[in-house]
Amino acid sequence: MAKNSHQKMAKDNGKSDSATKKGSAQFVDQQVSVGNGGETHQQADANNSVLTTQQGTPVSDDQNSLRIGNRGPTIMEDFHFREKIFHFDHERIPERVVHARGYGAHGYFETYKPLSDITSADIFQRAGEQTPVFVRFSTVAGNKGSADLARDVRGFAVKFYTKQGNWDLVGNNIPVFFIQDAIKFPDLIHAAKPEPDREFPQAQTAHDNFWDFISLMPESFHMVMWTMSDRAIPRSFRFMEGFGVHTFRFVNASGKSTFVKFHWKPLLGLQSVAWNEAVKINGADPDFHRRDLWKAIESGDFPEWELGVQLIDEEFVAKFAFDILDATKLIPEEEIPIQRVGKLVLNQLVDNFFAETEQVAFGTNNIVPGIDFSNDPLLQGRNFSYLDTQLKRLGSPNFTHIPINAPKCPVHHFQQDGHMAMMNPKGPTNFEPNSRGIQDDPRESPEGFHSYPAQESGEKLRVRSESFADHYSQARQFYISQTPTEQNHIVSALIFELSKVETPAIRSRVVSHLLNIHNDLAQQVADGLRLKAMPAPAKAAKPTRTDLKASDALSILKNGPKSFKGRKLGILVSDGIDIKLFNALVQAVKDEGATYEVIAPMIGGVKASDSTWIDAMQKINGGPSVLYDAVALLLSEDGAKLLSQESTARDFVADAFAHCKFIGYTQPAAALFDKAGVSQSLDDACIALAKAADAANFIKACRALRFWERESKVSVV
Ligand code: HDE
Repeated sequence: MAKNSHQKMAKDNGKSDSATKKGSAQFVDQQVSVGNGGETHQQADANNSVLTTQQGTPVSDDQNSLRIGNRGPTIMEDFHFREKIFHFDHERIPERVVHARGYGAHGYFETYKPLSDITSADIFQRAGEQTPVFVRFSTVAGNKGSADLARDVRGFAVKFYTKQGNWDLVGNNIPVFFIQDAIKFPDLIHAAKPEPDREFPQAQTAHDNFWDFISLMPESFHMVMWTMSDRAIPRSFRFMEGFGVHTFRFVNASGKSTFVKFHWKPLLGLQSVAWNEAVKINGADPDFHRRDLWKAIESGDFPEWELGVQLIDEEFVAKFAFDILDATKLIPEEEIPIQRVGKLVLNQLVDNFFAETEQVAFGTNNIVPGIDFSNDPLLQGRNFSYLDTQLKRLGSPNFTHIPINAPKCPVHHFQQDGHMAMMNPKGPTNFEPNSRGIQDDPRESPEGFHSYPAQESGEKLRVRSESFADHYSQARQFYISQTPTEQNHIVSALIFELSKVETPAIRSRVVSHLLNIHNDLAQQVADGLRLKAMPAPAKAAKPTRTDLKASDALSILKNGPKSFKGRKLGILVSDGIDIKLFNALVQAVKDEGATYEVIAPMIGGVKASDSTWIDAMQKINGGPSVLYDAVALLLSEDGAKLLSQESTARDFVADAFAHCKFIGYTQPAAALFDKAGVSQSLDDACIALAKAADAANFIKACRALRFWERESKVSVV
């Protein structure tokens, strides 16, 4: 991205920041003794530009406000002070009402093959063409400063800067939504967000308001199954799928329409963490997901997703058991396979979080010729909301002038003025049609966007279509598509969340819906809550279909990547370890395309048996095992003894074991296993590292990512 001079200056100043701070302390002393001397650290040298006000006036002293005498009052004419504080006071803009916490990056989308037969969208016309994109991932419920590992849906919003305008695919990491009609969105979000009197709980759905609302909205239960699954606690943005959710239209050059659903498939595969782990990650590193994305891109390990489309013809629409306009339903990949039509690569960090990630304004209404809306009532409502919200957040109808929101194709129109207008028309005409024949005046073009001329008729009604009435069949299909491990996680999540609900009637009402989904699920949750009596099943608008086949594509574990690529090994080390083994392990990690962090008793590192220094990246209490996908305990006898006295080291091992991680270890680590209470339970995923050659085998084993077979022994989810 081109940097403007303002950004450049901010960066340069950042570089000299620490030097400036040191200087300030000296300056105070000098002030006392000499009464002057600001120049000592403030003067610009050849490497710094001169500090100025916003108006460009050079500043001579940025340490002291203007006052009368040494100890007198500050005076109003201090324009520099007033401008600085004025700007600071107005630094914040309203955070997003939902999806406030997010993280973004730039990249490109590469088209695999022309799709001209189904869409005239310019972005899909030429194989190999790259289109710039900006992507923002987010959680939904938490405030801007909330922790990354909340149990929540993740936003997956992509802005494609196409040659025919910006196309925003504002999706989630879950393919269905809680509600069917946009008019219920404020209620859903109010129920999920903190209670209005106390402003808690923050960034979680484990509370009465959320479950009260949900238990009164049967249509939400399909999505609830997803949010109670491990999909809602992804290992990182890099390991999650994305979905456009709604059915859209592709329209080709002859005006033929094909319904389409969009999917993003991560090339590193899907991965989630365990709930107990998520809770601990939030304490250990609340920025876990944003740090992960930043580090991956910074190190050149660019995350990639393929764009998949499900093309839906009229014949399918007629025979499908559900309505394709109902956003609480998905189309199983087994019924309409996904065609992969391009690749998204995130390869560039932002220069400035606020300018790009915070100010980016997505909208489902940002659409381009060749793509169109369906009548999904949720999508129709969104088309109003996203434009509307930008005025509140960015404060001006000119938010498209901000570089992150500006199209990268030519823009010509007669819209003008307003706050902060940056692109103002030249010349005397600002209307259309006009006959003055001024050359640059824009005109309509037959190539422009045409809405698909769908036939619409009917009475004006406030209704919900009968074809939206089946609320449980796909919830059941999702549940039966999971492996037993994943089903257990759903059961545990429901028990956890409902155990935080203080009103017994709400707990019971939720179980009454679960009975319509799956008996075993309902029974296990009821047992886990210790319900005194099983409620009657909730009254269902339509009976649950039991003939829908399991869809393997809905499971994370059935689609495992079987690779440790992009994952991170935590290597706990002590003095006196075998350097050859350490080096072999590091090499094996690199060969796999993974990363590692060395964790040591002290940040200065450790001395290997041959006196080589191994630098640490984390002190033991700052690098708990929840931050890693697998761990290796490279310990000497003395080191293991020392560490077994440390509670953080014991937790390191106990948690890695409880979270079903692969653990490589040198023999002396037995002392730590003992203290962690797991020495009697070591299993096939605890792998001895006796010699350098064992390192590669250990990393190979880590490709399974987790040893879920252990879970029945540790029972922590
Ligand atoms: Fe959003 N949603 N949403 N949403 N949504 C917003 O727009 C809204 C829905 C999604 O990274 C807001 O700029 C309504 C579904 C993402 O900046 C707001 C309805 C899906 C993001 C809004 C929905 C989403 C938002 C808040 C019900 C998945 C973050 C700030 C009809 C397909 C985009 C903003 C970013 C953000 C409204 C439902 C995804 C208020 C009314 C379904 C990823 O306009």
